[in-house]
Amino acid sequence: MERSLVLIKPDAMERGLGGIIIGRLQQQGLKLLAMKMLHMDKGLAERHYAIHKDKPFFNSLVEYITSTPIIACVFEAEGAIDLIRQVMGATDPARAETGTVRADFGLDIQRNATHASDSVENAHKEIELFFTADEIFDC
Ligand code: 3AN
Repeated sequence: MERSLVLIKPDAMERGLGGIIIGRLQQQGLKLLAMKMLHMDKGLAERHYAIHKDKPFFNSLVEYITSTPIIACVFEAEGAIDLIRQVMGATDPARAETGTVRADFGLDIQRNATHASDSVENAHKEIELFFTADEIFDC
């Protein structure tokens, strides 16, 4: 079974879209194992986006993700990483396939509604940043 970290980003939080996005994932058969609302601080944001630290948009990304509270979730399914990325659509909402979360709700490449882990290895690291083992309900 694969697990993935999903974040409902500030633009989606501000528009009250957390429930509908989490619902879409559950409707695809993904099992919700953990969920919390939190306001990421700069340190957590920099750790979460560490792979992008040399990108020109890094500071803007950290400022954006720390701008409002967000929802962090852990989902599980066979092939969860790919399945969730299919439900979310391409990073840039302008390129996201019809019917995907980012096509329906994303505003631009930064304000693209959600984050989802892009590999099993990164999912493992990201989940550990946001959740302790006893906050994950494997039932
Ligand atoms: P994904 O979140 O789909 O895995 P990545 O890993 O390529 O996408 O990018 C991480 C995050 O960085 C994206 N979610 C997006 O919000 C932001 N991002 C990517 N490219 C840009 C860009 N050119 N300008 C601003 N933000 C960007």
